[in-house]
Amino acid sequence: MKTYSNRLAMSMLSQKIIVFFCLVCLSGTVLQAQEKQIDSLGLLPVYLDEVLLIGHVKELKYQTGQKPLATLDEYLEGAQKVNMIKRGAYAWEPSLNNMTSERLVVTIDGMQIFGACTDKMDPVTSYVDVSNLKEAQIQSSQQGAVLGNTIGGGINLTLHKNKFENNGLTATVENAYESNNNLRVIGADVGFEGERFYANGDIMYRKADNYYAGGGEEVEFSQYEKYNVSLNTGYKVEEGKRLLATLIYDEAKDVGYPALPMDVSLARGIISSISWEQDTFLGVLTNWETKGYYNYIKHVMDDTQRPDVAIHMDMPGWSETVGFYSQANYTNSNHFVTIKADGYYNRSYAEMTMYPNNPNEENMFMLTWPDVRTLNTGLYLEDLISLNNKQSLLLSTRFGVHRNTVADDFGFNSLKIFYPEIERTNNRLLKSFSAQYKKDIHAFTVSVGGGYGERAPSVSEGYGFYLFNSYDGFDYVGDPDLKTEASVEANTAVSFKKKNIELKLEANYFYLPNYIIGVVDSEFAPMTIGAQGVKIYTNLDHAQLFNTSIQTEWQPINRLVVKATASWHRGTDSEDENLPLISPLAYKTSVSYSKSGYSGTVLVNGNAAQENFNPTYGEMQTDAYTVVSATFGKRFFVAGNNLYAKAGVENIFDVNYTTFTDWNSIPRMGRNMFVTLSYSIN
Ligand SMILES: [Cu+2]
Repeated sequence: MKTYSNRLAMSMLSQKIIVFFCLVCLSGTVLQAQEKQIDSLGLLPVYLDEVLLIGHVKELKYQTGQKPLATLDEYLEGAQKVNMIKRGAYAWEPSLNNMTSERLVVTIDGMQIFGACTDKMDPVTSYVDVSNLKEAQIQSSQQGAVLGNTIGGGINLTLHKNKFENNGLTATVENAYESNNNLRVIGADVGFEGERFYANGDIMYRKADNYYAGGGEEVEFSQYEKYNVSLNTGYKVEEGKRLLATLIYDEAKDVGYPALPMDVSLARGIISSISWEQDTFLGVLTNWETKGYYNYIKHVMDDTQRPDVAIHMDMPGWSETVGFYSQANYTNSNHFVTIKADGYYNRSYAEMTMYPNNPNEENMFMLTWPDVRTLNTGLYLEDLISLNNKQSLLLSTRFGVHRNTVADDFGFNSLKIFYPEIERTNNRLLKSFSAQYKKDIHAFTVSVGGGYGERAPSVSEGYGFYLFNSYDGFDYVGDPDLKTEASVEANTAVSFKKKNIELKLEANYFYLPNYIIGVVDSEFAPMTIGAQGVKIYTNLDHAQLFNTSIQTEWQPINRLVVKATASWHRGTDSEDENLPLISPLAYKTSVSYSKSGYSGTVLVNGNAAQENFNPTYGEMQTDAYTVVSATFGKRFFVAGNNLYAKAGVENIFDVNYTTFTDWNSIPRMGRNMFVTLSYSIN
């Protein structure tokens, strides 16, 4: 009761502050720094790639609509082709071209890394923080094959590293507060740059309480706490030769997942790498980079905070990956060739122990991931051919060998119940090809392309053992003999650019033979109490996906930028039934203005009602919604250093809404005010 009245008082106060904000925003005296950046249109990518700038670009962060100390998830959500699937306030799962984890390749600075949760509570993106990162490179469909085998595309999170510039010591302190969930963020980084040596270290800490949906309803079990520490060093051995090393330690504790029946008591990631870079190699190659890496993930689920647990369970999981890649470029008059060899070895192990309430009953133990070892090696080749100064062709191919082995005897024997003929080891050859043609015709640029790609089933799809999915209420069992899923894809884009206006139309279509999804098998009974049955991962004959979007940028007057995007998507299986988690019509617009150190942005985004959903996969229809947010930033000079301040209000009208990406339709955050301060010493 007390909390509720506090909330009420808070919300009245917040309304006053919001009115103030709106007045400031509307008064027109507001907004934006660094006119240079925002003035130059041309942010829309040439090929189908998109680059999101994330950390360490303070000017940019404080002059766009971005919340500077937003989580990586919030940054990614701002990308044109990316949606984030939410099971709570933490560790959202990226979806690219309406495809998620197993159909994407997500790497950190080119390193393969895999979550340790059988229930997708820890996407790869949850083991870094914005303080570690420079940018997110988003590569649609087979353009992502440079990172690994993929269907939907790739996301590479590049790490922020210092340079060999004689800048000496630098330091930044940043902090932020958000009103809705009492989020506190503290971050600091210290760097040293010399001619031969650099080092930088950073730390970031976040702690949030439960959040409140629009209208003031508390979303229980949505709290989290996370800290992240990283260290980067570089040593210039001689001109054109460098040795670099990276270490990241990331730990989240007490993470609530309101959409799931369990929370997480610990999610720990250790990410390390050493790389060697050479400007030239063997006389003809350039930009030679070789990296060796190792990462370790531990994930522990926890049901002890939940009321009414039918049967207490312990569910820890581990994922360990060691890998390498080596790549270089070859250039002649009109070819720019990239050659890359890569490989990784992953170990995925997860277990479940059930403790019956009756002490006379024995505990039940299962291996939900039976110590699956994955060895993947690949060779990637890309040639960017400049046909003339108006036309270019991009060709690429990847060949990979993928081997899965079940190392644990107990787990192997459990799977034998389902598959008496199962073999320990399964080999696959994975192929990818793509071609992309682009031509400039006056103010227009036209591109057309196509590709073919293949992927192996994920550990869960191949070997998962009674993985409960709270979305559709089924226990899932993998199938080691699944066929390799494939993708045939075609895409086209037309963009138009004139002095102060830019427009881009895009579409892509995927035909996915042997599409893998869970299908009910009534022969088997579920293990989880309350589960509706068992689904076995199965190859459908095919599925189809279609995505289309329009993006515009317009600068009606100096320093004022208007952006608008809209997209439409459709996904069906071989019986013409809807695929789950496909976006309805979505739109986003923003207006930004900047002048003499001030900046301001008003953002409006929303979805139409979800017409094409599928209850078989646990989906409920989501309604249309519109959400309005505003941010306001200012750069100050204090003692000769930069102080950036930024504040804003998200979901200004406190709309209560849920979207197609919200697991089990948990409502999104209501009105939220944030303030961020960043002080840099150079
Ligand atoms: Cu989990």
